[in-house]
Amino acid sequence: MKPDFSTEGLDRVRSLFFGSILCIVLLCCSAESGSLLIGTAINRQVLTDTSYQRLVTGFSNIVTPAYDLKFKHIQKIRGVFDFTHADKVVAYARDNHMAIRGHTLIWHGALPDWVVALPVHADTMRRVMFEHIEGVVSHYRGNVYCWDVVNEAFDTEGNLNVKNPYFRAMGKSYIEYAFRIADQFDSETKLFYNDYGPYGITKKSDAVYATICELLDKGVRIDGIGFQMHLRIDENREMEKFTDIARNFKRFAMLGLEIHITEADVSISKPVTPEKRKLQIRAYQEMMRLFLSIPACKAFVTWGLTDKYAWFPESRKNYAEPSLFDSLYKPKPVYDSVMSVIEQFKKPPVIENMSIRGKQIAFIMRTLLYESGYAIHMAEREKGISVSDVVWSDTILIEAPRNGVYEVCIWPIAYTGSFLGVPVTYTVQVKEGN
Ligand code: 9MR
Repeated sequence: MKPDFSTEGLDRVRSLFFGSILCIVLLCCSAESGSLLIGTAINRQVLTDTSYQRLVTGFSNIVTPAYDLKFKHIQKIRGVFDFTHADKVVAYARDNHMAIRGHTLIWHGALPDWVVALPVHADTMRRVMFEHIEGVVSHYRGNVYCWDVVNEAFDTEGNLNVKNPYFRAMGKSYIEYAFRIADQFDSETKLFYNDYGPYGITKKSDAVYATICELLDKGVRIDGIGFQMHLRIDENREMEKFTDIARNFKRFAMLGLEIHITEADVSISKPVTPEKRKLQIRAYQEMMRLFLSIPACKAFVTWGLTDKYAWFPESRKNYAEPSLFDSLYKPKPVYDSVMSVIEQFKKPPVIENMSIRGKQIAFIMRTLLYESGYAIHMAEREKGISVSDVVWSDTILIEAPRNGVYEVCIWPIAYTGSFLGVPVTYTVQVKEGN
């Protein structure tokens, strides 16, 4: 079953709302519509394992080839571009109407031996980058949604990775060069910077942010940022602070960048216990909430869909069960929990409590989203009076101008002022002396 990711229903509710009681504050808000891009990274097995195929096409409207587009697979021998496998995976995605995240052009991982063996020499490396980006980007022009032009340039402390051969040869300038060449050979496809955590406001995200600002100021085209989000559950690890991550996402969004969650998974340290599975559910749900809260977030891609093909780097050899589906392709409870967040988001927000004192009305809302608030419109139809406000907390206090029966409409909004989800309406009688 392909989950319904469209937000068309929301447009309809919105126009009804506009037609009835809308006020000036809400008219200032812009509305987001369209479809969410949700999908997974895919392995080559997708070409042969039909059950896996069904699972992927049933779930995704965007996919990321997990390795076929990487340097070592495409240009194993210098100057000999072999797109055999990559083309098959891309064709599979296109035939099944799924967008493709092109991953990745310039990364210190998955390099062929000949690149690793090159002398540390700026001009040589520049040539190699030019040829590789030209070859790959031109070949797929018009066929991919975006490119992860540069992947994982920084370490967790925010230093440029000194083991990276591009950095060693060219210094930091390799990042700018990569984006400029990618743009030169494809001025249409979106260009992304993609990296791992920590994902809050940290030394690492500050360094990435500063670099992107610097490049944008120089006129380099960067359209988006990818946050990988490989999360882990184990006894000694604190849950990621999603409020902090949301603030980080927001500052990148405010640069005008599109945001993708590019490699979401939540691995559980062995032994896997019911307690840890619960924490995994929470982590996936928070990721989805985060994704739905920030209007610039356009794609949510998991790094694999079934535990059958889960891939663990060396540092995660002791982890298991990271995916939404088990190794028999059955949805796990974590899958249902993530989908329930999408469903909740399509429903009106929940009013936990309402109280009136005099002409003052207080609503306590159950807040589902990060960095969001509420637009409130309160109208007395018979007397033709109305009041509006916007609040950035889960407690709404609003005062009625006169006694009367008010229709109150409460709409979740993003920090941008865009509507998120659908409104709740509530009728309240204000009688001084309440
Ligand atoms: O999952 C990918 C694995 O199949 C490859 O062998 C490996 C090397 O190419 O890369 C893995 O994907 C990595 C991704 O490209 C970048 N972020 C970390 C991912 C692995 O956790």
